[in-house]
This record gives sequence, structure tokens and C-alpha cells, in this order.
Amino acid sequence: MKQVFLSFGSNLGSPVENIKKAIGALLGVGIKVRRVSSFYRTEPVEFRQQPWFVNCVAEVGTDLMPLQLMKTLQRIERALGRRRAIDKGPRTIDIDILLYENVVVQSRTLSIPHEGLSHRRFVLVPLHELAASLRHPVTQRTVLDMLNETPDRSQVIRLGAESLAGDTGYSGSEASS
Ligand code: PH2
Ligand code: MG
Ligand code: MG
Repeated sequence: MKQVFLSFGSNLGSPVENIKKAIGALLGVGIKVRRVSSFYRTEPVEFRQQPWFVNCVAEVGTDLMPLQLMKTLQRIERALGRRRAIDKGPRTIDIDILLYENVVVQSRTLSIPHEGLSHRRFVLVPLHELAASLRHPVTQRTVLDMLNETPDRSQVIRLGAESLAGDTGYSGSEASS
């Protein structure tokens, strides 16, 4: 099986529940979930006039090829109610391929590693939790290097266990770490 890191994000409806459902849906489609990071409340970046997100990263194993994997993830996004609207705008669920072994894909529909990987704190903080010394296959920077070097200063706040138990939206009760 290939080692793959996926990023999950949601800022519509019940974000924590949406991400949990998306992770659950992977099991039925040939994607083995190995590890899941903490969930984080994150400040929107790039398109900033939208609600805060919940984000996390998962390490999975799969024999699907990159394009097949992307199509499978898009099917799950649609099944969970994702509708394509504003680019980088609010979404029920977004599942992105961050890394696929050391594979580099550069096509019209798919870029691996994900082009946001090296500079988005909402991706690097959860990824660092799982794989701090993993290297970007093109730049050879580790996840820790990228986290230290990114100019992104957006807030990424780890959700405490109490916020994960029931998804009532933002409760202001995150862990302080
Ligand atoms: N996704 C985007 C654009 N901006 N900001 C945060 N905090 N989290 C996201 O998942 C996110 C974003 C486009 O995919
Ligand atoms: Mg995305
Ligand atoms: Mg996406």
C-alpha cells in the first residue's frame, strides 16, 4: 500500500461531524486510515471573508493511483453535500491529497504535493503532529522546516476533547496549547 497524507477541512454545517463522516467514508472505498491528527479551529486564509474552519490531517494507506484516489475523494465530497461554488470559499467538506509517497504529479486537474502544503499553517500544524520529519519530495524541506519558514501567521488552535465530543459549533473552549 502507498503511504498518503490527506487534509480535511470544513466550515459549513457541523464541521467536526463532517470531517468524521468523511474519514468514516474512506473505509468503504479501499483507503485504510492509519492515523488522524488532532482537529484544529483555523482562521480562513486566502479567501478570508468566510467562517473559521475545522482542519485535520490523516495518514492513510491505499493502492489507488493518484487520479483514481482524487476521483474517489471527490465522490465522498459530493456524497457529503459538497457543491462547487466560490473558489476557496465556504465548503461542507474538502479533502485534499497533500503527499502520495514521493510521487510528483503536475496535471491540469491534480498537483501532488499539494501546492498549499509548504505555506499553509492549517495544513502544516496537523501534519507536523503526525510526521514532523517527512520531506517535501521536490524541495526536500521537512514538515518542521516548512512550518518554521512559512510567512503564514494565521491562527491554528487545537480543539480540546470536550469540543470533539459533541459538535455544537464554536464553543470557545479549545485547549490552550
Ligand atoms: N481551505 C481553503 C482556503 N482557505 N482556510 C482554512 N483555515 N482552512 C481551509 O481548509 C481552507 C482555508 C481552500 O481549500
Ligand atoms: Mg483545499
Ligand atoms: Mg480540494
